[in-house]
Amino acid sequence: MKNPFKRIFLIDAEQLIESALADASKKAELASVCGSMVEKAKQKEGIRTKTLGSILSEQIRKEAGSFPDVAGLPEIYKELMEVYMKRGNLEKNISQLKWMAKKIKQVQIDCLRELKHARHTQDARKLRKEFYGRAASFLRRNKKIFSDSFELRYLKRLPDLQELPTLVIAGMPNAGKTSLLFRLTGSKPEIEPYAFTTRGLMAGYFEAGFARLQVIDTPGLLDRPLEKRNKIEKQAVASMKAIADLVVYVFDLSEIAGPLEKQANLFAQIKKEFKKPTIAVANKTDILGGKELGELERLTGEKIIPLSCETGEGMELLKKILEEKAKDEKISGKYFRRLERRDEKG
Ligand SMILES: Nc1nc2c(ncn2[C@@H]2O[C@H](COP(=O)(O)OP(=O)(O)O)[C@@H](O)[C@H]2O)c(=O)[nH]1
Ligand SMILES: [Mg+2]
Repeated sequence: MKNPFKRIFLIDAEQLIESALADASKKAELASVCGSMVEKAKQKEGIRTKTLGSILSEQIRKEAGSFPDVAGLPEIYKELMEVYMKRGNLEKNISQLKWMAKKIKQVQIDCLRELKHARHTQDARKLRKEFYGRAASFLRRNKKIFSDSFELRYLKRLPDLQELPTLVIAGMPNAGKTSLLFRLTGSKPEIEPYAFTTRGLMAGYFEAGFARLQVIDTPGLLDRPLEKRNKIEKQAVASMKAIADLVVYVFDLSEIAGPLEKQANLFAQIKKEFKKPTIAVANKTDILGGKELGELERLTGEKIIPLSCETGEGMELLKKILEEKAKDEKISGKYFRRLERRDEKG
């Protein structure tokens, strides 16, 4: 399913004003005008006014029309959107944008009418300048309308997701998250790197018995303590939380990824933050084994599945567990409900 936010068009008010002003001047310069000095000035100022007004209102209308219809949005994208903006707020924002476009057009029409009656070159200039000033200050006064929808910019970079029960992989860097995604989703997974945060997001698919699981690897996101994060990263974490039905946390027994205690701390944090069914696996059993596993189970108080993404040891057991989980109403039930909800709407 294509990301419905991929093509949203977002405006930065200052940039829009600047580029529209430049375009309007250029267009007037290139235009050939005729008649008396006053006539020429009126034509030039008219072109500048018309061009500025049209660019501003068209661009704003373009933004308003670029958002997907919220009511028809797949549930999974609706959940992701709500991390950044409430549904009702987007609808309000769209109508505010349309209102702005209309308002600018009105002011432009008024100015053009007055321009017709101008008797001196200076009057024409003054009227056009007034229009520039009014249009720019109107946009600046209402810049919150633009900055509100600008919050949705991260959604542009989401991958194409399916409405499937979704498993999110967490664990410290080099624990083996990406290796696990490859192992689970097969040799030819439908994987594409996505620029989500700084290092992208990967999605693959795994047949878990009757259910198909969407498996997501989140490089650079769920691999370090949550508290030191900026707002954007916090939102990215929240968006993963919104779509995760199940979490697999990858421990690295070899401690290349970090000391066991540190790994256990992150595990506890992720569990607390996500509040989703979580499966803990201890990767790299081909390097180290029993003693470290025991230590991890003591630190976390959990049963941990030994695993090697290198040799495949433990993979069958993990797949069995995932198949069992996929039968769980709490996990794939959400998926079935999503489909029902869509069916109801026809
Ligand atoms: N020996 C061994 N190496 C592994 C295993 N799983 C992953 N690796 C290696 O560990 C490194 C980091 O793995 P990667 O999947 O990229 O970790 P990520 O950063 O969590 O995505 C890579 O060089 C892998 O080849 C394993 O089970 N055994
Ligand atoms: Mg990785």
